[in-house]
Amino acid sequence: MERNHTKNGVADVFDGFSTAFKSFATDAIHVGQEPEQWKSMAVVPPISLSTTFKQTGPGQHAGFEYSRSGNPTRNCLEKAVAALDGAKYSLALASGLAATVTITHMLKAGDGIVCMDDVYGGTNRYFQRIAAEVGLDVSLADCTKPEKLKSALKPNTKLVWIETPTNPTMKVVDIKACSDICHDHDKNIVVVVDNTFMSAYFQRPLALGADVCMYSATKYMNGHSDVVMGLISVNRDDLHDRLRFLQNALGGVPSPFDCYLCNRGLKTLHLRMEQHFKNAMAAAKYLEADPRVERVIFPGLPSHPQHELMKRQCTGCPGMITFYIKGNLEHASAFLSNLKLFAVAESLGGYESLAEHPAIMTHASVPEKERKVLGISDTLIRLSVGLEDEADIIEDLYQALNAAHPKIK
Ligand code: P1T
Repeated sequence: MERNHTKNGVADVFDGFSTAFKSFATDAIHVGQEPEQWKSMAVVPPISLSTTFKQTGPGQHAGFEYSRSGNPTRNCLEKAVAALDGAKYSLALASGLAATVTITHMLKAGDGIVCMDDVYGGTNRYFQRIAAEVGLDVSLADCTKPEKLKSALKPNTKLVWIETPTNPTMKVVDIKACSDICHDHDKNIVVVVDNTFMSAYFQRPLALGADVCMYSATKYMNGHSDVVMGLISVNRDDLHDRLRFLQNALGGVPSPFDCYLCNRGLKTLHLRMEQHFKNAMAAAKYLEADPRVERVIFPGLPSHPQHELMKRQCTGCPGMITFYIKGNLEHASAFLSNLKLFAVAESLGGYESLAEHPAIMTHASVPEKERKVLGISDTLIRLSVGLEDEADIIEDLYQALNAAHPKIK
């Protein structure tokens, strides 16, 4: 299906990318939201705050017993997310990290995890400082080179964790190639893709061979920077059964109110992502031409080393840009301190533009030696380009670069 914004053959940012997923917007708006499921016929799912549900006799209930094990508002959200991921099942957790912990609890001491070397700092910290401490065998591999992943797989490997594009250096991993390598090695290896940066609108890991798709829904999926949440989607019945058990048994569930908000956020996901891409493309092109900028990393630009893979694997690019400013930490700090429209803050994927310094902020928990190898240096800046007017976004970047580098024009 053609995107309706591709008008009269005029080149746009989506040219060359995979075709948008069929009926995505319709599913986002309708799946799991059927008014017929409520006696009131409410068109918008009610926020079901009750922690417990009346049983007509012991063990005789209408599908809900206790709100940790199942909640009507959470159900609506989980059904919608499953549809958007092209999945059979989806589960909502209290945060992205709660989703990561829940998935990892499928393993037992002695099992091996191979994790992409560049991932969100909190994921790195959890694997290396908590999972490894309780007896999981954690190793890191640069999965952008599938042969490196292949040689990292061991007889005890049970889980492979991929993030693409990676946070913060925007490396792109070939999900299909990596999933095939893992499953050829051992068909039971669970390949997880952290799809946070892409959202369900731009990438479907399960269709590319991954076993689990997870999100920090705190980012694009909710999209309004007012909910902390995680999501997990799967097709396999055995994985779903285990994860559903763990969701209840570990207990890291989100509140019904947060489920309501995230479910509402999904209704505009397609519109938001398209505009994020357009604004980010304009900002990335501007930065690439600015003499105060050393290098821009944006997978939507032909200068990105994996631009072709990105176009093949995804239906668009999110609003995430990283760039190296010329100079040193002082210049990076001056740039960030002088931004007016962008807020200097952790997180990403909301309607508002954010900027941050990964080495000091989101990735401070990554050991310094690893940061150096990955290129998370003092001059690396990460932008989450929001939905403001394009000209205002560019003007803000321009004036902050001027302030950081008054001598270079
Ligand atoms: O913050 P939480 O909802 O628990 O999600 C953790 C997480 C997982 N995966 C990715 C790719 C992430 O980016 C995050 C959280 N990231 C930030 C807070 C950040 O600013 O990068």
